[in-house]
Amino acid sequence: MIDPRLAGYDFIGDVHGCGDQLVALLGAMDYRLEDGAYRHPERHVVFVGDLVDRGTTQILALEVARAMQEAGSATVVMGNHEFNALAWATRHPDSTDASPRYLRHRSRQNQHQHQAFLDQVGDGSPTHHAWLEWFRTLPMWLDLGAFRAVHACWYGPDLPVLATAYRNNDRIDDAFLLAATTEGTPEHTAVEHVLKGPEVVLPEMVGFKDRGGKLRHEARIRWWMADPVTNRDLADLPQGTKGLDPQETQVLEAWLDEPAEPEILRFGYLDEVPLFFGHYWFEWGHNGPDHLPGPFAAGTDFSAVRGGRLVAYRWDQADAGQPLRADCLFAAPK
Ligand SMILES: [Mn+2]
Repeated sequence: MIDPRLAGYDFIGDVHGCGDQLVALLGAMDYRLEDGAYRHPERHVVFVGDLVDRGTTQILALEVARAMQEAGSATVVMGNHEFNALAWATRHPDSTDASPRYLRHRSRQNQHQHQAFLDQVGDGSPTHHAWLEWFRTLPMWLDLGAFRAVHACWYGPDLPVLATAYRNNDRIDDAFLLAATTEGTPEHTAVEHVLKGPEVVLPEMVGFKDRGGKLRHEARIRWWMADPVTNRDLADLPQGTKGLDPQETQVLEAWLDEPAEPEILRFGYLDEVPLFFGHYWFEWGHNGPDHLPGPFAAGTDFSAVRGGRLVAYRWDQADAGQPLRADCLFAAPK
């Protein structure tokens, strides 16, 4: 339950190793460093996950968040990057010394995504292991009644599956990690949805190039849309996305105009309970966004690590039960 003595909660989006920006944001929100942790007399921080990877001050980001958690001034929710860090470092049961195998495939792309963290923490060092132990204790969702927080997508039927992760001393054990990294299991499906976000496969395997130039056959789902009707409303494709040839583009366009199937619509967030999430990049204009993704859903990731802003949604208890407002999003001045 929420703490009735607090004036409010500040939901901080994906930090991605920008510890210096985190310190600036906390300062701008009047959190003060006291006895080794940032604190505010009447507010509490909720991190929506993805503290690590990409940025240049990752250990600072982790230390700030953990000190706040231990001081009782923050709650930290797990992101897909913390989950991946665990899977990266955990040996598969079929692994042998001659041919080591890990729960997360050590492909060039996966390594590229994680290398900055490994460099900064010292790959395999005691510090590395200590942070992994801490990651195992992070909740994959937070439901305090008056609000909810999750890294990528709130999908109710998955939550009981995720709860089994913590059966062993409230920490995610290797058995869950193995199940969650094995395709076709309920654990894998639940982690994919909740930490990475549900996706829809495009018709007839139409392919398109994403911003990074990678060929994709799936689109992320904009599960926060208030009244989605067509696939166009729900498929999170960059404006003007084309197939690989004119015929594919025609198939894609026809599909986008079709009514969305229940398979996709089931992810829609219809509850009138404020939900704060990260993972999906939103764009910060001069004064922030002029509207939120949904009346009770606020995305807090504004690409701090890619030249955007580190942002918090500042939620007040006085606004409990009310729809969320874009003007509650706050970025530290640059
Ligand atoms: Mn993420």
